[in-house]
Amino acid sequence: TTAMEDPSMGQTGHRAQLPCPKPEVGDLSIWSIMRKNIGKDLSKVCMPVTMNEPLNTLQRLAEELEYSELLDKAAETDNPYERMALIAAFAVSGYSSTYYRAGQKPFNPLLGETYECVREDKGFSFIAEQVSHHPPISACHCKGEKWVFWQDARLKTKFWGKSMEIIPIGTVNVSIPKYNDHYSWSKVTSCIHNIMTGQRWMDHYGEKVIKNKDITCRLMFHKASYWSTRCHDVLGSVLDKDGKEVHHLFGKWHEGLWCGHPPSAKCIWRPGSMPEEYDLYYGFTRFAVELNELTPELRMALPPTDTRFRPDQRLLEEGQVQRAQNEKVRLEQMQRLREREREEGGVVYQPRFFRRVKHEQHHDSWTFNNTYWDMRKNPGFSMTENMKLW
Ligand code: PIF
Repeated sequence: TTAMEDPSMGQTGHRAQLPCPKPEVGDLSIWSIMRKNIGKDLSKVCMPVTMNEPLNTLQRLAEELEYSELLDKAAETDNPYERMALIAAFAVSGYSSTYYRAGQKPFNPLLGETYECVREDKGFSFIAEQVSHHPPISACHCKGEKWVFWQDARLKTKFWGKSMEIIPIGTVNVSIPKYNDHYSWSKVTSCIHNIMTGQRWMDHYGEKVIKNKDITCRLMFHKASYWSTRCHDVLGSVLDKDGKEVHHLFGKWHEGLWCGHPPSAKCIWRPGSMPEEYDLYYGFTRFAVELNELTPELRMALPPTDTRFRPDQRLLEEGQVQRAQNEKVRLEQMQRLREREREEGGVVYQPRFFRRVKHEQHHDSWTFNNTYWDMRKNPGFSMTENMKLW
């Protein structure tokens, strides 16, 4: 069948549905896991595959680019305050996908695992790599036609019994060469409520400060509470160099962002519609559904370390839970052996596509070494030496 006739194909030319709904398996085991590991660093605990969704943290970073058209628009907006408002909308838009998504966690990538996402329709090329295992750190770099986006993501978790807080460490960056802009910000705290029982849901709160030269944007994410109607509210201001408000921003991270004051405010971003039966399919957005798709062309071009080849994640996507679990255990064991071999040989692990930059004042950061796309073209990853992760 052609893409036009096949109902599983979407209008973007990418798949419109996962191959299989989320398997019906209880996650009672979460109780015993949490109880056994109270006070421990959860990133050092092996979680059962049933707690996962069929995407990993590298793909989650690519997901933040779902509304990359905001960056395209910013890159064509001469007014620097309006540009900042669009960047702010972009920085809010990345949270909208979490609204229906609190049930599962992403796969933890293996050290050296990579993920590329080339979207000709959106005009960007994204590449991410897991650059550290303990602590888990994912680095990414994405080139649009008129902008560059990069970040390294690492998190601290705090388990409170009924809820879990995720405190991100690291900086998100966007540059727009045409205006000599460099925007940077840190992420707010996220919280998964009802970890053990009931309906899980996610909240995001705290202040996000976006800086570019002498223009600042302050965005306040309100913490949800039973007695407040300000659930998921985001309020913000674009400030000039003297701290005077030039634009007022308001909205909700799952509904949209407006610039100005009601009733004359202008909507600058609104999330897309959810696919049919999203509740049966991990709560994925249309964009999320597309991320782990493996086409014959990609199969030829990708390095074997790409997430799309990771067998346990693929098996989970196909609903084969027990086989996925067995594979997860096997891959983790292989990873431990590689680590032990490095230790015995006195080898210090070096990521393949990112370079560590040491900082005196804050956490190390990771920058793209620019080799991925050249290697992909020439000689091609079938001709290079690649890590065998599975
Ligand atoms: C394994 O990862 P898991 C552990 O790291 C384990 O220590 C390691 O063995 P080793 C294995 O090789 C790993 O595969 C644990 C942890 C990983 C993340 C970050 O996949 C995502 O088994 C954060 O999981 C989730 O998970 C954000 O960290 C949620 O993947 C939106 O921290 C967690 C638990 C988070 C629980 C979220 C609950 C949501 C319902 O011997 O090498 O050490």
